[in-house]
Amino acid sequence: MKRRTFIKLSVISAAGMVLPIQLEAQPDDVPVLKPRTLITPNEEFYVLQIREPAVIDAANWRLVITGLVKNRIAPLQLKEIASMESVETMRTLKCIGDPIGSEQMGNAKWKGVRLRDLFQKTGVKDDAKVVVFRCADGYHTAIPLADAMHEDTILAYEMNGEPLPTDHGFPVRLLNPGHYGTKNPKWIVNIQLAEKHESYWEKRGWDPVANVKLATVIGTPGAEEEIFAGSTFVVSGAAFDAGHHGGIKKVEVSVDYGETWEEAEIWAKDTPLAWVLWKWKWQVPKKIGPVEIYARATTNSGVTQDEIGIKVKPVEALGYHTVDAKIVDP
Ligand SMILES: Nc1nc2c(c(=O)[nH]1)N[C@H]1C(S)=C(S)[C@@H](COP(=O)(O)O)O[C@H]1N2
Ligand SMILES: [Mo]
Repeated sequence: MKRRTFIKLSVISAAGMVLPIQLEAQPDDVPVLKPRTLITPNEEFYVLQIREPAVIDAANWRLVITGLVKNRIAPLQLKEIASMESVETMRTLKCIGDPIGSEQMGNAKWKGVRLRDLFQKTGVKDDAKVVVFRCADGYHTAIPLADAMHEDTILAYEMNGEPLPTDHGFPVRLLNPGHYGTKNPKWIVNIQLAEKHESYWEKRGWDPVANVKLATVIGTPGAEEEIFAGSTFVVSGAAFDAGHHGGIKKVEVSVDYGETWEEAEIWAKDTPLAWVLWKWKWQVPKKIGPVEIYARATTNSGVTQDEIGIKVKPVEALGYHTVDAKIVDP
């Protein structure tokens, strides 16, 4: 595959006619990166749920807080939540079903309120241990009370400067730092304080804790991609520790089955709650044949991914992501 793309543009001439023009948008030395932007546009953000998205009319929606609360409060309207003190934060979401891949991972800027500010209104009884979220599509999931009270746990109503799109949970969804998508419920209608709860995916055998594991994803090249012998090729991808290991310190790439490692450039990052994007310029050998590309991350706490995946408390790291590609004659 030749890494050169042409974009067809239309321009309106002075006479008002639409004239097609063809521009060479990306010469060979401009790499195609994947992911290509730190912030994933809303239209490109992965969408995942148990059934069709719930379509909610904000005027009729109310958020009810029930269970082991000290004071009952009236159901909350969206405008009341939006008038509370807000926070803006960048967060990467990743699906538990796609731990190494990047297809079900995206990063956005979100706006919302701290969940704990809602509990300030209701108070919490001593026997409450978990917070259960019930959603308009029938999904339900619980998180430990301590996580719910964390200052980074947000009830979000905006995504990249727009009201939360329907696909991503309008009017409100949870952003639960350090946890896979399963613990970031969308279309929330009820928040219940309880002693315990068995969530939708736990009933089906998935990890009830769902801490994100340290992972490095190779976006380019793709599987079985053909790379020209003797060319320069930019290997690129993302790495994410969800804050469990202090953030990503460096990413390295190997094209010799892990014998030697070359440090990649981290070209975009934010806090450890967002992915880092990396790239590495590879002087492709002249010799044609199959090639395996490995990528691994080292965290600020000193953990380096290995072939099998390291057991690190309280969460594990995943092993290297590897991609099989082919070096071919240009
Ligand atoms: N209400 C509801 N929330 C949900 C789900 C769901 O099925 N229903 N799926 C979860 C899963 S498994 C993931 S990975 C994320 C995906 O969020 P996104 O669609 O905004 O990317 O939503 C989570 N929240
Ligand atoms: Mo998921």
